[in-house]
Amino acid sequence: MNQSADDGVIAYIGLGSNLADPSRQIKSARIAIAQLAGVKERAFSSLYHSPPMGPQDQPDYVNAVMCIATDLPPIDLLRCLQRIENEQGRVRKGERWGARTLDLDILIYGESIIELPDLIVPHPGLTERAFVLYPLHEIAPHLSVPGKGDITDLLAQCPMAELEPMD
Ligand code: ROI
Repeated sequence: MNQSADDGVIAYIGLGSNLADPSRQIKSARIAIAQLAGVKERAFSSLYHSPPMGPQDQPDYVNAVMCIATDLPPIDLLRCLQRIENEQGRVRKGERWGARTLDLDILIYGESIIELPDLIVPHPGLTERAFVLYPLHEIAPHLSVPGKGDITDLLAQCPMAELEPMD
């Protein structure tokens, strides 16, 4: 069974941007996600400034994590998030791990382990990415990540490095 709340399943979404005023992109995306039918915002982390993981010839990122309660099935939630990415001007170029105006990832969806061609949950990069783990821990310090373990143990294995909370 998924971890349930009155309003559905508790899910965590990772937000990232490094183009076109990244803080504004993240704040707009937060509003757009909270306004989706079948979604309620439960928590939102601080914004974090982080150097790019992957190719270094791109601007630094702003990252955050949002907790929602949702009755959308995971694939429907994914399609809604992709629509918001597109509405905020995301252009998918060929380059893997290139700069982006907005990236929205389903990190966790209740207790589900999902392995579909378009959607792997928990997000496979979650355990290595300080810019995901630290904001996630900020809003869910007692979380157990399905199939991966307690957030505090994952955090202990992942240096904060140059990740910085923004005011
Ligand atoms: N690096 C950082 N710091 N933050 C991101 O959100 C991010 N997203 C990505 C890649 C290109 C892997 N690097 C990132 O998709």
